[in-house]
Amino acid sequence: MQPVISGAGVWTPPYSISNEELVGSYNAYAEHFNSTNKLRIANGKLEAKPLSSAEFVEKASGIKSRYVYVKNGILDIDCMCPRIPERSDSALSHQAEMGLNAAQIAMQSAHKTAAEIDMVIVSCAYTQRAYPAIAIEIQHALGIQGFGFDMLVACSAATFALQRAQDAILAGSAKCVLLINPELTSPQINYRDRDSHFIFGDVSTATIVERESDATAEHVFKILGSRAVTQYSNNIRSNFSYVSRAYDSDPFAEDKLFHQQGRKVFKEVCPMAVKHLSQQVSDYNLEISNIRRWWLHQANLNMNLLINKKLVGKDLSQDKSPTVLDTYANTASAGSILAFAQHHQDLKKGDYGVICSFGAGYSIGSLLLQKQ
Ligand code: CO8
Repeated sequence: MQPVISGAGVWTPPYSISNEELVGSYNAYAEHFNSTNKLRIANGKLEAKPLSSAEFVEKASGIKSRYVYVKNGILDIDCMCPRIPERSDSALSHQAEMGLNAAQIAMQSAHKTAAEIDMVIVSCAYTQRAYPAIAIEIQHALGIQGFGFDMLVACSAATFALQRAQDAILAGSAKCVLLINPELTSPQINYRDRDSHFIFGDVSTATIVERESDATAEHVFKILGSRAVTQYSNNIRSNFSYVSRAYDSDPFAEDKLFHQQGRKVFKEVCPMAVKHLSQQVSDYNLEISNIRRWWLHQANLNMNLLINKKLVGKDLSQDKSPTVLDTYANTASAGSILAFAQHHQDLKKGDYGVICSFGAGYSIGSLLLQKQ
């Protein structure tokens, strides 16, 4: 059974925050911190908070703004966290709502009804609870029979889940898989950290993977092959955990939020991604030049420019390697799916494309596609 991607959907949250707004809030916080702690800073007992800059953010990352699920609280220097109203157990959870919104768009684009889907995977960097699975909640909300589960692989959650769906179709354990990436990253961002406060945004993406023989959509892509690799690194880390309750430490301390050695990640992950992608393409006896479009992970524009240059030997255009970083920022595992969802309809029959993610773990996942 040949697996295909036959639908994709993106749900964009209603609120956007520009670099200027975000940096304005961070700098107000840093100045307040520095003036409140003037004496201790002067005595060398405390380090002054450095200021951020909107120009730096755009130059270092390609990000101009980001969407957030809830804006209230993020820019308030006494809070610096989204104030998301808690819902009762009987209400649809926030992440399920985000996921459902993207799922419905993907199902529509694949011409699929709930009755035709038999497997649901929610895969993202964080789920808002351990159980019941968000995937099962969405399955229930849509009235899907069969089974669902959540899986976490940080920035590679979506590509690793697509590989699971490919395997399930090949093995015959599913006929039609709904994959959802509700990336609610904002509660994990340390908006008080100058080096990372600008990196992430919220979004939800979804895809449909089914058997080629069942696909009726306008834009159908054969999954020719997939590759996944992991290599342990502490350079991107969050210690947020259910075990926090048992520790004798602050459950909301800085180490419980996203933190990274950004420069090291940049230097180590780029060559890994280049090697991985070269292999992915040569495994199918193709040349890099045969690839019509690269839907790369959206963490940093300079990273993607470097990877493109090493792969192809020259800078690639937006047409060859589209970026969505300017308006969405890094949306964890949803980034490459977002690029795919917004930039695939112009491909012609027989064109090849590659979806690739890279991030925490480290983890790299890729899929070689061919337009039907
Ligand atoms: N404003 C002004 N100056 C700044 C700022 C700022 N905001 N931040 C740093 N600087 C300064 C630094 O202090 C440094 O100054 P100096 O040269 O005097 O020491 C200078 O600017 C340059 O700093 P860097 O070398 O750190 O800057 P880079 O050019 O490397 O850019 C980046 C920093 C943008 C972080 C870049 O290194 C990067 O993007 N690296 C790749 C990171 C990456 O891809 N990480 C993956 C994370 S995503 C992931 O895996 C999923 C995790 C799960 C999701 C999490 C959800 C919350």
